[in-house]
Amino acid sequence: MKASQSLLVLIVGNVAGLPHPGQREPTCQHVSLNVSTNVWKTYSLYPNPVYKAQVLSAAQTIQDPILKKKAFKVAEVGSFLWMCVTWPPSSLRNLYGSSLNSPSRPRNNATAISTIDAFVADVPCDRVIGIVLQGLDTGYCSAPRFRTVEAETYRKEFINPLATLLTSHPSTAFALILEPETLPIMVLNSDLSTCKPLATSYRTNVAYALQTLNLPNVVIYLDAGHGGNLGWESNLAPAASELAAVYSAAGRPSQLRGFAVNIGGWNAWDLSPGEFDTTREAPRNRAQNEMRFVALLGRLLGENGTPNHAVMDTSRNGVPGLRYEWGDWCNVDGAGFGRFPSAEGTGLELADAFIWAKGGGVSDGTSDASAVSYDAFCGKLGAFKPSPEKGEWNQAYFEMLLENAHPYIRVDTIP
Ligand SMILES: *[C@@H]1O[C@H](CO)[C@@H](O)[C@H](O)[C@H]1NC(C)=O
Ligand SMILES: CC(=O)N[C@H]1CO[C@H](CO)[C@@H](O)[C@@H]1O
Repeated sequence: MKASQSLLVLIVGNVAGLPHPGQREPTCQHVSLNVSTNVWKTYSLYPNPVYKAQVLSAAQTIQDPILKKKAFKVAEVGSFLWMCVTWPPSSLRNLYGSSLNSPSRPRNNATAISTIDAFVADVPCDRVIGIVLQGLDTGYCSAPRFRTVEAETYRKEFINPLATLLTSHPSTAFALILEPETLPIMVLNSDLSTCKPLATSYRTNVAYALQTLNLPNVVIYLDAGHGGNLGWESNLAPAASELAAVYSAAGRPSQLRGFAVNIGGWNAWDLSPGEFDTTREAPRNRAQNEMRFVALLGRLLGENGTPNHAVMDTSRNGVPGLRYEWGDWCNVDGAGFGRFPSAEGTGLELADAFIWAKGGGVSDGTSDASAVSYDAFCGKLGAFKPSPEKGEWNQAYFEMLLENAHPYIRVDTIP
């Protein structure tokens, strides 16, 4: 990769010794990530071009000059690309309920792979491409007629093509987050017989993914929900033991670094007191902010030798305390962009970095109660209305995220 640069650029790059911001790079060295270390100290997250394009076109339509500048700034922020497949096909989605997090497009694995292939040569050597993999079932196993993805399909159509892609770009660093939602759904419903196939699917398929994607240029984090679902006293140990089991089943892959929290979520990082600390149930959940959740789950994982460092999605958590309950997941009204991706300032050795996984501005689900895909959470008091279908752009929501961003998005206000 990156070999198609002109000789001139190559010479300039070598003379300067350092990459020029915004300039395409000459060839990069082969990447061999030492996953005993925090790779986010060396590599920063690349702005995924799919989300960037959405943000740029949204910025064009903004009249307010300050807000417009903030939007252009967000276009430069690093973000993960989602690679997902809706199993079963989307026409059946309403039977299964909708998923907690909605990706920014492309949703289809083949599109995602060609998209990545197309931009990988533009990625500077000190940047990492982030990909969220959501190829397992995105419905609730308690829903009628829930069916799990076939292991064969998952391997052949989802994981193997991705492994080929990652192998064909050995000079590019990739960070993968595996299978958001599945672990919490599985742990929370472990007593339901209809959820047993999901657990089997997770154990088999995620182990396969870990093993197959364990490549030198890759660092992997397994999704671990958030403090509001897996942080309860009764859920922490089962979550840790599932993560440990899948790590062992995969043959203890060297490139697994730990777990990812708050993917597509709203939780605060270090808010004190924590978000629901004053509720009656609080004594049964010490993970009232994600920093405590990472510390609690990380300790359990560390005790049995499972990689236990974490990344935290801060894309939409700028304004804490907006929800009535932990479960309010859909288009939370009043939200703002959170901290920009960074390995600095987490304040916890186990926490590698803040990242942006969710594309802020992309709807979680429609607020139109007559739509077949309607989920009542998207119509609740406290959910932003109107909101378009899951995966669609919501300009008003995006502008709200800009206005309410915390920390404030600094822009030069002098024209
Ligand atoms: C990886 O980093 C660890 C911790 O700094 C170090 O002990 C180890 O030697 C490194 N491994 C390689 C292969 O460089
Ligand atoms: C379901 C789906 O989109 N599968 C595709 C995943 O990618 C491979 C190869 O790129 C395609 O052959 C599959 O059809």
